[in-house]
Amino acid sequence: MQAVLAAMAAQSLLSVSLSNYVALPPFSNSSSSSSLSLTSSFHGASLKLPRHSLSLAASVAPKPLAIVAATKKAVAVLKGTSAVEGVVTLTQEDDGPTSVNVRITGLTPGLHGFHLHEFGDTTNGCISTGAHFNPNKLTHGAPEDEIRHAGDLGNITANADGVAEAIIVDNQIPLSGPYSVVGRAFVVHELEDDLGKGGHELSLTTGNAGGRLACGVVGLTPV
Ligand SMILES: [Cu+2]
Ligand SMILES: [Zn+2]
Repeated sequence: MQAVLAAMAAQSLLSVSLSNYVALPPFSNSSSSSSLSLTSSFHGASLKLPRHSLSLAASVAPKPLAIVAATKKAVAVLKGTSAVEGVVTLTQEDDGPTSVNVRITGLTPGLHGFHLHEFGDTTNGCISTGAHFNPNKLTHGAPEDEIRHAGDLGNITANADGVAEAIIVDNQIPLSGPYSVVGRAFVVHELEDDLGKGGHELSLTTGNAGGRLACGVVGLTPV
């Protein structure tokens, strides 16, 4: 208890003295000499006591309110220079996986690479969306691989009418937080994504999925 009181006393002494120092003009011509004088005055005590008083302050400080929306929803409208177009809807409950509901028309029948690219920028068409969203700096892979880009969602398959419908559930494309994909873009490709296993020089970066047929920026939408 005495140590705590001493710490608090030292802290108030320190803060009073600090404000005095800050108010004093003599060192204002050089910020480095000013800060030197601040620390050197309290050298012995300030190394340990402020740390103690800091943890005291942290334990009594009110915790920030955690406001968590139960459901988040987003949508991307995909367009390009051809007849390919579509709508992709994303929903996420709390911090759970994101469900991606895909419907794209105008495709050639078969497999088409489908990714989340880094940027929500279409100023120069789908090229401006950049590379696959890859916050962990890994190589290209399949959605089920441990080594993959976060944006690697594999392939979607168009039927004989050129319509691809899919529901993709993925853990690496959340709608909030540091890895949020809101503001990034979906891209559907001309060719099949080889999922990093094709042996082509582009396999480990793009899956050699060819041109970008259509793209759309992910934006929030009402739940
Ligand atoms: Cu892509
Ligand atoms: Zn990739």
